[in-house]
Amino acid sequence: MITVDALPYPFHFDPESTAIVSIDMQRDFIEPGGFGATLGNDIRQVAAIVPTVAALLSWGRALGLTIVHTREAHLPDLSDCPTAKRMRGNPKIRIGDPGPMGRLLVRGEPGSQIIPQVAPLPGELVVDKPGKGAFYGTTLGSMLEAHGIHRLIVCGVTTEVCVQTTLREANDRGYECLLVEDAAASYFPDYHAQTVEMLRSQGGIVCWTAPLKNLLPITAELEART
Ligand code: C5J
Repeated sequence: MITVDALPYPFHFDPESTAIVSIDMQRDFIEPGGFGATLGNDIRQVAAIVPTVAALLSWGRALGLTIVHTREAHLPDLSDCPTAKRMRGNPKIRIGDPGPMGRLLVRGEPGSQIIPQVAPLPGELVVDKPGKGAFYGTTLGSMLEAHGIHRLIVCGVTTEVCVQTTLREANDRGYECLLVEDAAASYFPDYHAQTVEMLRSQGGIVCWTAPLKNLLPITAELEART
């Protein structure tokens, strides 16, 4: 087992049974004209974590972890998008409407693609999800089971929506999860900070948290052991 200095106490994992889950690092959330921006959000807040997510993925690849990427994206006929979700709020354009990056939050459209800096490499797992949680309406659970995964190291956007929902779903399913806190972001820095605090409160009631710098020395430690 490898130990990470984490809160509320050290997190243990072994590379064989651990996956990195990179959540919704899509153009629709990170670039101008996407779903996030149409809701009136400041995309600079989430774009800022791209180098940290890229570094986390490189770290995980070097350790041989299973890598999973998720995308929040609906079927072209929107049959997996509840009307309540589509009609919520007062955005300039709604899910499924044409926008500068194709139809908003629809599978296969340019906006639903993961940004190149953190894009999946051949052989990595990609999950299209209709909801905020990555387990709802997807085969993520069976994919992880097939790979013998029991622990998740989680990053992505946004902290208080898809990242938090996925962590809670995973926790209820018995996974031990570590949120890499500086590899996750919200459009609202206060929400990010409060969500991180909340998730690891009460003895890590949902997950552990750690900054990326606490994970990086592990590669060197393992190399030294061999
Ligand atoms: C949102 C997400 N915020 N990926 N999706 O609607 O967090």
